[in-house]
Amino acid sequence: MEEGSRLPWMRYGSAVSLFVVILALWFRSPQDVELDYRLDSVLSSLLRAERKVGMNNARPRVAIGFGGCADLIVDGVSFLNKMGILNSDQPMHHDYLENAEQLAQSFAYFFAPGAAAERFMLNETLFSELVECARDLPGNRWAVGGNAPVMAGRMATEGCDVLLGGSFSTDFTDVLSRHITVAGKDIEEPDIHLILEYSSSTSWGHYTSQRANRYIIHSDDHNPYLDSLEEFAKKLRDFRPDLIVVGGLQMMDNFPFLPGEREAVLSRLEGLLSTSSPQIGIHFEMASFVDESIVDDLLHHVIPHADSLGMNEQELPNLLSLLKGSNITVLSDPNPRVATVLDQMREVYRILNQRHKDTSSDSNLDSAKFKGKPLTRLHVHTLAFQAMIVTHGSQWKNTMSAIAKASLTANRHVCGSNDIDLSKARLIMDDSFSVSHRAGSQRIPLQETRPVSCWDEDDYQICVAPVLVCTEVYQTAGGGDNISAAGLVLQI
Ligand SMILES: *[C@@H]1O[C@H](CO)[C@@H](O)[C@H](O)[C@H]1NC(C)=O
Ligand SMILES: *[C@@H]1O[C@H](CO)[C@@H](O)[C@H](O)[C@H]1NC(C)=O
Ligand SMILES: CC(=O)N[C@H]1CO[C@H](CO)[C@@H](O)[C@@H]1O
Repeated sequence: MEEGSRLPWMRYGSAVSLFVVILALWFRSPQDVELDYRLDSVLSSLLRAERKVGMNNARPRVAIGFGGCADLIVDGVSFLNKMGILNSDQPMHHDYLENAEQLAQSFAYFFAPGAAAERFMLNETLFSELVECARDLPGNRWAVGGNAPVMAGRMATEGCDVLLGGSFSTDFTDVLSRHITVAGKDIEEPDIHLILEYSSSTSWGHYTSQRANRYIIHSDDHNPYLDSLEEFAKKLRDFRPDLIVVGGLQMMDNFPFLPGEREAVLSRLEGLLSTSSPQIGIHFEMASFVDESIVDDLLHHVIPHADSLGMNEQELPNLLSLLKGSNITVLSDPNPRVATVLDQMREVYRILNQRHKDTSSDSNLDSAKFKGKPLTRLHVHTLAFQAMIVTHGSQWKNTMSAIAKASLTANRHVCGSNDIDLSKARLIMDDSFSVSHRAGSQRIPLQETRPVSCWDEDDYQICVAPVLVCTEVYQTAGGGDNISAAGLVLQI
């Protein structure tokens, strides 16, 4: 708000708040005061950046696939205790879960560092037992879940008209925003995902979590087949989207498909993406993948058609190591430095665009299906900050406002409130950051009054924004989807 437009009563209000502030200062140490001032200044500057642009389109039209589920959210440790699942002395990574012991080992593996994870439960008997137990656990909550519905919900809230590809039950469809049109089959029972949430410094046996996060267990029947794909494709033409968003493909990870089934599904998806008009942006939201063969399929069938990618600090190093021909990285630093993330982003950007150039110049491949598009936008969300690469002259607008919005959404989502309460927020990004680990790289100070830093390199712009990290966690699951969707909305 401009100074000049303040209403008279606000001056009176300011005088009162000044008095309150002075009173508060009386009781507080100088360090606290300094810190409060910084947080307050970062918040008002982010809000200003967020408001700077309205949406360019009256109501942007976004088509989002695929799938969805009912999330059953519980306190992870209370849940495991109630199930009688004891903390394991052997934290161990499993690609999928078959019994309670593997669940204990796998949970232990991710819980201590506080890293996000989701795993397929092959044992249906055990999965039903887990769901029954979670249903009866005091304090549990149900929510609309899955990448696609969460992103759809956020975009509808932000003023978009959405076509959502997924097969849902009627109860599920009833709770969706009226700005969301569903394309898919009607099903009786939605897939259920069990979300085991935990806060920072929670104990489970002799483990203590380093940061808040969640461990997700799923055992879907519908989602892995992308069974809404056909309906979605049919409605897509008339819907005339400005943007297509693809997410939820991790439900295929480690799912017991019959031979050839998965490739067939992904090929159909590729057909849809490659035949959409080149002017329509395509965003792909990564997720937690552990099966190398599916990531390999994604690298061939999906990622080459995306103009934009979104992912978190675990998914970035994983994608990069696969692009470089190495193994999956199951667990990475949950609190990486800015320089580390930016270096990984530059490399992903460079490798994917090099691949695109190589295939485009290959005269043996002349159909659009195999050529794909260059990558022009890469958004990485971490606990401490947001980072984005956007190609100069590409279709993506308002990067600075978009990243400010993404950053604010991180706090809003995790704290579960649209109004940001600074008593529940903390800056954990350093006072300054290096733009790269390369020797002689520039350091950028974090300026409270201009917290979003943007600069140019090669053929792109990089922007970094600090997150006001929420310290009283309401929910971490779905955070990445809310954040990614919020960032995209201002860029269409
Ligand atoms: C599946 O879970 C049930 C119930 O916990 C258990 O009795 C059974 O041994 C598990 N099956 C396998 C193959 O581990
Ligand atoms: C990749 O995984 C395989 C099989 O687990 C292992 O033998 C190999 O040493 C790993 N390679 C790297 C580069 O870590
Ligand atoms: C805090 C917040 O905005 N979280 C939202 C994330 O998206 C889901 C689905 O739209 C909403 O229900 C949450 O409220």
